[in-house]
Amino acid sequence: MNYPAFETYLKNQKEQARKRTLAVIAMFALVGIFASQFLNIINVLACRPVVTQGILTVTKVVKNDNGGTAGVSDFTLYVGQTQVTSGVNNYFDEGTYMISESGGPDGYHATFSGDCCLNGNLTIEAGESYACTITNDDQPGTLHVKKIVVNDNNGVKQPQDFSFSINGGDAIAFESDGQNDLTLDAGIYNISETAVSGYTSDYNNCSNIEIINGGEASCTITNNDIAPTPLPQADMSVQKSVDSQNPQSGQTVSFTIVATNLGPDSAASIQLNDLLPSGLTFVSASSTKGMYDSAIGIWSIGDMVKDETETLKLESTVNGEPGTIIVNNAAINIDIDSIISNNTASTSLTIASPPPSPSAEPNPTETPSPAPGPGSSVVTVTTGGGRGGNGPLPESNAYENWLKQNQAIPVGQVAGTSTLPVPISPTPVVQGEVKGVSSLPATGFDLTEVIALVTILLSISITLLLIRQELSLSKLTQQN
Ligand SMILES: [Ca+2]
Ligand SMILES: [Ca+2]
Ligand SMILES: [Ca+2]
Ligand SMILES: [Ca+2]
Repeated sequence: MNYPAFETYLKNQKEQARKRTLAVIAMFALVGIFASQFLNIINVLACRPVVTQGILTVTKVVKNDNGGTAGVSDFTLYVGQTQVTSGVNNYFDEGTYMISESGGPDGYHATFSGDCCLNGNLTIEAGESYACTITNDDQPGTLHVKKIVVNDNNGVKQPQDFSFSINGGDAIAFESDGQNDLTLDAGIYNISETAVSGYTSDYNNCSNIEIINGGEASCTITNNDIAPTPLPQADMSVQKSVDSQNPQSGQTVSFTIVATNLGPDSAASIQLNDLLPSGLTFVSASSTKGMYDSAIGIWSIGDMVKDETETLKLESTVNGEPGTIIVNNAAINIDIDSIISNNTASTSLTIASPPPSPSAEPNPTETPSPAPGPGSSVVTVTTGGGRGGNGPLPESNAYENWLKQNQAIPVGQVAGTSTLPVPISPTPVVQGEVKGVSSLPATGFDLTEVIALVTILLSISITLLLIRQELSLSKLTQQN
């Protein structure tokens, strides 16, 4: 055998043996590792306890978007009969449980979500974890705003004609059925109504109304039509007169206007129209109440109570041709008067002809002596007729009127000389002379006159006879 070949052969055999040895070692190492791990697994499995429970976490959520104020701590959570804390893991045996809560304010609606059913039921299996959430949502409240309309005084308004506001907000019209049902957050509310003319408003439980979550309240507003105000029962009347119904042109006349409230009620803001017509020129006005405006002819009296009487005097000058008739009217200006027929009054006057010019017959016989004037204290007046020297006092003479007023010599009576006192002030003004009788009887005899005439004739005859005797005696003396 070739030796080198043999050596090569041995070398290969050794190399193969070493490889087989390494392979065996590796194989045993792997087996050992596997066995070790296997034993470890066996050992772990053998030491693990038996799992019979699951894990449950219950969470509470409170939603306050309708005025609610509750918190998580206000609610108590249960799993079955076991109280649990929100958000904390709890172990429960396998089985079915009812998750529930208690406490918390009213007005919250609870819903279940997560692993539990909608009714809160949950079945737990061993080794499993569960999460269940209870959400409490605050509920809004309801406010009923009711409307009652009373139309017992001819009112015609209906509920929809009224409106209200909540806490001063925008106006909300009432519904035709007379009730508005409002969904509101929990809180305090005040209801007010827009006033409607002709109706009263009565509120019942409409202020500081407390609405709680899920609760309700009612506010009622009653409107009653207002009875019309009774009309005043005042009866104004006016009367009018004038001091001269036959004045001459240029003469001043005085109208008297009397306004009276005959009641039974007072009358307000009374005015009286009395504008002077053509032919009368305003001079002056005086009244017991109020003011007279001559430009517009209105006497503003004001308020007048029952039985009150007020008077206006109007002085005016008459202007016009003789025979002219001037009508002057007065009218009460009032809105409501129970009797209107007595609200106007009228008076008329006719302009008189001027007095006739003084004639030659009868002649004035006497004038006052001394003439009245300042400082005079006694006036001696002799009146006389046109033929007899004495006669009835005529009527149309201003000075004689003064005499008449002083009862010196009665008008229409025969008077002789009369001495009468004259007031120092005011001193009478003589506007004419004392005139005799304007007319004496045209026929027949006045016995007084006859006696006086016979007396005068006898006196003259006796005088002439005495003169004649005197002359005769004187002639005889001269002859002797
Ligand atoms: Ca809510
Ligand atoms: Ca309604
Ligand atoms: Ca009424
Ligand atoms: Ca009247």
